[in-house]
Amino acid sequence: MNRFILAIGIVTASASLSADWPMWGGTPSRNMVSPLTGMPTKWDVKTGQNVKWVASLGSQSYGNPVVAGGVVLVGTNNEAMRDPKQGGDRGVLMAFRESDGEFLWQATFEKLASGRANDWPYQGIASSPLVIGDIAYFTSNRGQIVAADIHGFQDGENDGLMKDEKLTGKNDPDFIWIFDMMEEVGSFPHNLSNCSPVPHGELIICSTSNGQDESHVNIPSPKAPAIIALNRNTGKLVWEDNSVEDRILHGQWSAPSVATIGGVMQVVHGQGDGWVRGYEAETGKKLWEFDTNPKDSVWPKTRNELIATPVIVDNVVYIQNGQDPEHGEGVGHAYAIDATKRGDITKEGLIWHYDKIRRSISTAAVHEGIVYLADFSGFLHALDAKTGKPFWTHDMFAAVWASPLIVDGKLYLGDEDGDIVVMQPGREVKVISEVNMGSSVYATVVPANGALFVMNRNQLWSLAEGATRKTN
Ligand SMILES: [Ca+2]
Ligand SMILES: [Ca+2]
Repeated sequence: MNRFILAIGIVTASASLSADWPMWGGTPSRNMVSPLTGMPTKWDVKTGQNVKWVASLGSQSYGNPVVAGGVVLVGTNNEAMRDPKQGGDRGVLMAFRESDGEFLWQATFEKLASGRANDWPYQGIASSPLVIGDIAYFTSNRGQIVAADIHGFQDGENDGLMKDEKLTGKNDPDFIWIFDMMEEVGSFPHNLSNCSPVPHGELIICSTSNGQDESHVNIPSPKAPAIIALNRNTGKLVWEDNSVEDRILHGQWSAPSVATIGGVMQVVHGQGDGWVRGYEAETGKKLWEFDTNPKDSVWPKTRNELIATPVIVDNVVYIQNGQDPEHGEGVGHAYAIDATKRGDITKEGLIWHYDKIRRSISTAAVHEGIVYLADFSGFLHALDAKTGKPFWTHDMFAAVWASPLIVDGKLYLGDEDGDIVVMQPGREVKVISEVNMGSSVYATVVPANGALFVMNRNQLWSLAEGATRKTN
């Protein structure tokens, strides 16, 4: 009997572990596909049908939800002002209880004195945290990589290397360590630091967001790295790379990915000169680089930067380029890259190039031999993963910032009009349902433990089949 219970316990523990969504993309390879089942395909935010709970956020929310250890973390701004003593415009990381949406704690960060060049007003925290065990790693609007206890001070303990927090109330953040990229590696983030960290062993790896100043001509810190690796226990710098140097087109807002490619654990990162680069994850040794822009393209009309996250599936890197949403629509390019090659692999590593996509800031979902890519002009493209040949496109009729997410055999994608479309993945277009969320859905829908987590500009929902909570 005891052995039976123990066995059930182990199964439950491992199942619940894998059912979390502890980082951007769910796993280090960042493929927006989840094996979970039992997700709702329709819900109603007015009647509360299939709505488990809803929580209020600031007025703009770009830090995509992650779910781990019973806690949901999101990045937003301070317009919800949960603590009047921490007033004004700030970046805010909020933590909610996964089961009922109760607000647990928040970390707020004042805006940088240098202003919009480095820290754009009201953009909040735009990093999707990485959770390992009880610790969340994220990037603040002040250009810091922050490690914080997901239980804050509610566990009655001040954890980590940092013990001198001034605010230690039950809704305050318990920091483990803070690494200031502007001080430590001299980065000059353009408009906002936003990196969503990726793990490898004891390392966490992040973009620095180093970029131009407000003139859009000068690069104040051409010697600062584009990518860094920190020891996650100590917060100390382990390796860095600056292959971009002074060729940054604008900013650097693409998050790195990690996977084994050709037998080598690699970090893959889209950088500010429009090149994707692969590194040995352990050492930061550069292995390959690939230019995502045609050689005759010209910034900003036809040459693009990289905001999408590279997705790694079966030794292949899928990436598309684009520009800051403020730059509007334009031509884009999507690629499948053979990342087992070395050196400048722009020619040798090219598996396919798809030039019918528009500028994109979305990350791919690769599922059963089909790559799903969304672009900023509002088209969802379904391509053959092997050849890049399109099966179909679907017009969302609104700009798309989010990434398609495939879970439970369905594809979910939100748009600027606030619609989330639910589709049947496959070789033919099939829309199952469409639900409006009341304001723009810039975030990617994420699944965890039997629920979907959806964010519009100022609210976070947990959606589950059969839930009937009324919304307020
Ligand atoms: Ca604690
Ligand atoms: Ca602490």
